[in-house]
Amino acid sequence: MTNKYLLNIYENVKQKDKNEPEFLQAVYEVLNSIEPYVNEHPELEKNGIIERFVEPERVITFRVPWVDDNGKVQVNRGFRVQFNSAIGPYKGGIRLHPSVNLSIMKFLGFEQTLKNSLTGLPMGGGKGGCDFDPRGKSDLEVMRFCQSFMTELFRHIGADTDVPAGDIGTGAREVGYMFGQYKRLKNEWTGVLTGKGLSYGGSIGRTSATGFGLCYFTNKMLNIMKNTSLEGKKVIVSGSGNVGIYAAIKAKELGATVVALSDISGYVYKESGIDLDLAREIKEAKRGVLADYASLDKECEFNPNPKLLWQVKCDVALPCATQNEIDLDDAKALVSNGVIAVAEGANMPCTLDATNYLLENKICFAPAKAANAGGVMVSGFEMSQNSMRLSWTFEEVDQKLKQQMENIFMEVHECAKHYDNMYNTVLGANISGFKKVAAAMLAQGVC
Ligand code: NDP
Ligand code: 2IT
Repeated sequence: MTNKYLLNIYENVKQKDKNEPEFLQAVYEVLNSIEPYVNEHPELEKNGIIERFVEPERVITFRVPWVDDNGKVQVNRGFRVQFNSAIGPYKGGIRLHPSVNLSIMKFLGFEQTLKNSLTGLPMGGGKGGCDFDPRGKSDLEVMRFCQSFMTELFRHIGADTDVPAGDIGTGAREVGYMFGQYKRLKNEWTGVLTGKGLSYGGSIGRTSATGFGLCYFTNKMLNIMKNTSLEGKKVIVSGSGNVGIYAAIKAKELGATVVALSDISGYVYKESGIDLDLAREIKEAKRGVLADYASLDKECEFNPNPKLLWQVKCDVALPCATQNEIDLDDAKALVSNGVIAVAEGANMPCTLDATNYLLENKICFAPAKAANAGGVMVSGFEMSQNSMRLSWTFEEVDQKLKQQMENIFMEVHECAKHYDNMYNTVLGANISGFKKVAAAMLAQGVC
């Protein structure tokens, strides 16, 4: 990065937000890659667009008290970062995980702004969460927590203001409890959350959307950049939650063999392909761990260190667990084992070093904000269906998802080629997402 305007902004963010490493990482990556676009557009500096773009419009933090099954009062810290509303109401998930802090919330909200722009739908960027760990809690504890969380959050959100959804630790159960509490407090039924159950306004196809969309994007990328597809490829997937499980299922449907899958307990490896029905049953229905899978599938190998997944030889790697799960050494191991594509299902799963190494080695790289946009895209469809009081069929949703994921790939690809080279999809995604947000901000004046 040599542009003085961008360098000054980055230095300023570094000073102000020095205790927010994930946020700084995301900001650096974006500012660095939008440089050629900023060089061409002096009006961005004149109008202070980037200064505003890196500053969330609003950050809310709040106390979340709840009572556990032993009658003891517990207190967690809740967040909602309303990052940017230039192109639509704030939109983004709620993460429930002990690691949640302001830095993680801000990086996710910042990335979400660009991702939502890439979907082509009118949604701004936001993210929320809490340092609450749903794992090991009873259903009643999760319900009491969700009700308390929503008792504060409800005053800040709304179908035309801010529409939360799922993320790590927040699935259909949590969305249901939060929706019930919102409805009770506001005395109104609106599509204020997405990822709802099908019996109360959810969109069919939302649960599988992020993972399926990731594979549609990856298939198109392999097709255009390498004249091949997922068919016959060996795939490894990290994380076997909402994104990972459905990415694995779609990869298999498209002809790949998913040879390894991880969760926090370790990873399972099976040359002939993981039994995904069994893995899904254990992870989704029973809320179990992959160590349980290993005890039921005698043909698989189990390694209790999930990080060693990246040493497994594969053609395509789909990191779908969490941020910074692939570091430089992992990227080197993937490349030396002959990987041809890395597609990010999780948000920012590759460190900056790892990303740069993959790009330098001309690996087909699908950056998160483009490749995992399918989830929020179908959330956008859910908002439309709720407003119209209609519900579409799975075929309609899936067809729109596939088409639009392929469109996003083409937009990113053309932009990468225009400003640099076709492998620089990071630049392609960042500039494509940014220019729409910047245009809307310019049009709306200083706000
Ligand atoms: P889930 O909570 O459903 O699943 C997360 C999975 O990752 C779990 O299987 C968890 O293991 C595993 N995991 C967590 N940390 C590690 C680790 N260090 N090594 C290996 N596995 C790990 O979350 P989601 O699937 O919803 O989210 C995953 C990622 O995708 C996040 O980055 C999220 O922001 C992103 N994302 C999610 C979208 C969505 O629609 N849900 C949309 C776009 C992006 P265990 O099961 O043992 O806890
Ligand atoms: O990171 C993400 O895009 C999500 N967690 C989904 C957000 C949404 O609003 O569906």
